[in-house]
Amino acid sequence: MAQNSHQTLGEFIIDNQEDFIYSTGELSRLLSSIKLATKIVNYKVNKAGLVNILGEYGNENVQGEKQQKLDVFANETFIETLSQREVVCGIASEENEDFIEIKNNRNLVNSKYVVLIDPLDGSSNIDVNVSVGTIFSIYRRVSEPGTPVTLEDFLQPGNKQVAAGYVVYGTSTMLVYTTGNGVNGFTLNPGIGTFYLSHPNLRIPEDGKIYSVNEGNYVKFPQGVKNFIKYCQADEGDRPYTSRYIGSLCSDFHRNMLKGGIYIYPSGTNNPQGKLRLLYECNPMALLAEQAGGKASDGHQRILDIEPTELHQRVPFFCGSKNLVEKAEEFLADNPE
Ligand code: P6P
Repeated sequence: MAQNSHQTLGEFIIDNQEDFIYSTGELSRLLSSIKLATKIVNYKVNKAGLVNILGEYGNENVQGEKQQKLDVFANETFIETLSQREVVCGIASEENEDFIEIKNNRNLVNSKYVVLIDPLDGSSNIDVNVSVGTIFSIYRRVSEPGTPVTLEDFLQPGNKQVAAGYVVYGTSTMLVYTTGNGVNGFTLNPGIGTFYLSHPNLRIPEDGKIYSVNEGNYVKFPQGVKNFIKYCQADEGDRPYTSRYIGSLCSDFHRNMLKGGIYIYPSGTNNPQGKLRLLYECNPMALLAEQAGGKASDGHQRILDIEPTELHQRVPFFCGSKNLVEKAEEFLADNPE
């Protein structure tokens, strides 16, 4: 298919995912709707300080977290744009307790894909002008076309994802995603509203010298995690490592993807299963990590092999450079809880 005259290389690559196994162009249309929503949210994020969109929306989401206005806007924007392309039959969002069924314009639930999304991750950073992100995960439905979408369509292990990605609304806005053949990063040119392929074939260095964890929870961590953190801090060999923690998974993950490092959100007495949600935070990031040569586990087992049981279930999360994740797993194995 020839590149349209108005398309940039980045647009052309996104819109023509030749590497997708059974793409009939529907996945390309789905990714295109994510691009559109990203541009709209990006505009609002960059204006957050200027218009009355800061502050709390006054409601709480299913996580019991106070919804920021931008959370609500981002959630509505992604749901609206995903619903319009007639390629998605269901959406599950961090911001909604239940999944949403999407009918096409003939009032049928015929579309092939379901999407799980954290529309605005790290939203507590909005009012302090720290970068936030979007995380998405895409599956083929397992229920029959034309029948109602079911919870089973969403409770699939991460190894069944057909695509996954994140957006960082940072110093520049980047869309990073995989369709199962490596990871590509696209940078938005806000002047003309197109994405350019700025980071082709991203790879996570096998080793890294950055660890990202909220050390304020140190006393609550399992002993193996405490021992790993002390290992990172020891004045031996190529250590101490650098501690970097932004409080926004997309930003911490993105930096570690580019420079090498490990992101950890472990279990702790205040969070028995950790804080991050398996389906729309850990699974998409785990697929990206593995596609880029990294690793992602709950400290013991591969994230992508976990069989989900609940839409908003949480798991401990260790993700990034392969050798750092494996070192953390060694410390956990030496100190079973
Ligand atoms: P804490 C944001 O709410 C988030 O889900 C991730 O983006 C971030 O890494 C983490 O939680 C921050 O959590 O408990 O360290 O503030």
